Amino acid sequence: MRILFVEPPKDIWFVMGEYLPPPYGIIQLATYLEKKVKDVEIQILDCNAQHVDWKEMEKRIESYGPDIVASSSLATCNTYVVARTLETAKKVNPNIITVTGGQHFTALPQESLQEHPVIDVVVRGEGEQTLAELVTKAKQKSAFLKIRGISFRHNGEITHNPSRPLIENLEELPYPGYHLVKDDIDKYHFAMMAGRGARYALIEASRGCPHECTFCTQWRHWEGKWRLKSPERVADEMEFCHRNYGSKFIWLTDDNFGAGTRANDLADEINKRGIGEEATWFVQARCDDVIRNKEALPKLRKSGLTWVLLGVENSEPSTLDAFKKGITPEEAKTAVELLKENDIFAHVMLIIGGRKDTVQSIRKQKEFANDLDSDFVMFGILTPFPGTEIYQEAKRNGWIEDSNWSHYDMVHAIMPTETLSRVEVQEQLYECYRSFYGPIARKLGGLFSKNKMKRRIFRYMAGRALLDQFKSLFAGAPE
Ligand code: B12
Ligand code: SF4
Repeated sequence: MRILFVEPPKDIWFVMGEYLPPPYGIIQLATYLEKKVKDVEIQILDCNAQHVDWKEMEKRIESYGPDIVASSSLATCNTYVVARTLETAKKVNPNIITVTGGQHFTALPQESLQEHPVIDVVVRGEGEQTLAELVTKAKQKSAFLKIRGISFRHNGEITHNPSRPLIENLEELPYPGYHLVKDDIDKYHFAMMAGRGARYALIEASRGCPHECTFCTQWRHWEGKWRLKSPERVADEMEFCHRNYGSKFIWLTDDNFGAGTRANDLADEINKRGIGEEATWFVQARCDDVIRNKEALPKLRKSGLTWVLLGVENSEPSTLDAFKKGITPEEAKTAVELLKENDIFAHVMLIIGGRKDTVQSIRKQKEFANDLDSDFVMFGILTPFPGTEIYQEAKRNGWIEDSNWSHYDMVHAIMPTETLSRVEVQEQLYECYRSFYGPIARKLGGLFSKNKMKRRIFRYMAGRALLDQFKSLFAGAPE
């Protein structure tokens, strides 16, 4: 059985500057198959790393001759490129079984299979075990009815099999399968975060989150469970990537780094292995957890943690409540201060475009961003990603004005607020960036900062090009 995993040509998310990420999700699925299924031949085609366009993709599929083509969207905004990839496979050979999965397709299996007849199977939720079973039974289509966790067409009808229970122990999963993309390994980088030459790897230290924010896909996708690998295992994986693949910048994919003694123990484990001097790492965390972990921050910094993304989301307690975020603006302030005191780059994410947002409330967000004075702020527009509570509410109330999935990237306005049109929300996003990165004092402070990362970011953020890109999103758009 030959399986080709295709990472389709994807647009860069321009807010983060230049980067090329390894297609971690499909790498992990592929390496799981390699370990668990007999008689499989696997190849990964990373179109972004290899500059493969649609024509060339067709040729590559043809020359490999796969039985199965699998592709992953990562985010809703990549839905159409995944569908086009699977369409390309079907064009080469209609007998190829086409498979996808991930957050978007898991949330909308019925709609996706209806809309895209080129998709044969949607793997819902956790992918490893379901894909392995599918590959084993690929030759007997009648057996598909028994495979838990898939949606597919049976006798012309879309069928949704019962879900599959989650893997109990994440440490049963193999180590990151970067050997499958070894020819591209030196191309993966995140210029803005780590510099152009630093090799970039993703590592998964946990899955899911115990919180229930209304705008977030992750807790539902992972069924409200938060499963962790042990600090020893995570440090081992980091060391494995650093020693074998020269990874210099490691992004933990965790939705939520979390509370407990985990941060402290992980710092100890990494420091024991002595890789903190040679590689840096990044993680997303909640403000309350940063405060809870404040004693561990110095050793986390020593272990190479140089950058933390804080989900601050908003300055208004009522909006934070509506989002079910469970933090306060004061906690955000304290968390930013703690990170900065420990020389950890404090990156803040704020969301505008909530239903009650007005020009005045967004002005407060801008003031709050200035007041927080984090090293880096990213503003995003509230986006009704399928699978979230916000999506259900917006659909129910007819708020969604743009159903082009490629715009679901948190920089395009999808819904108006009670008082602002969609174009006005879009305009406000530009104003937020202009207000934070425009003032000359902040620009100079950033451009001449002692901190190398800050200098790099400000060169990009304060440049006209980025602000122009935000402006182009509403200039000329119909009201
Ligand atoms: C690292 C990361 C990035 C990196 C890129 C990584 C990459 N490989 O391309 C960067 C920073 C560039 C990025 C950008 C964006 N990201 Co991002 N990102 C992540 C993050 C943190 C980790 C992804 C990952 O590797 N996960 C680990 C893998 C193993 O999990 P997985 O992808 O879910 O796959 C499992 C299952 O879902 C399933 N599965 C998934 N696909 C498939 C396919 C098949 C065939 C099968 C069988 C199974 C299957 O099986 C896998 C194993 O069980 C996730 C959050 C998260 N923890 O997943 C957000 C996340 C995917 N990003 C998100 C978003 C919104 C974006 C952006 C739009 C911008 C933004 N605001 O952040 C852009 C989009 C850029 C683009 N055009 O592609 C959202 C997506 C929500 C949605 N439904 O759209 C997420 C979920 C974050 C969140 N909390 O909301 N991202
Ligand atoms: S936004 Fe963060 S804290 Fe909230 S549910 Fe998602 S991952 Fe958890």
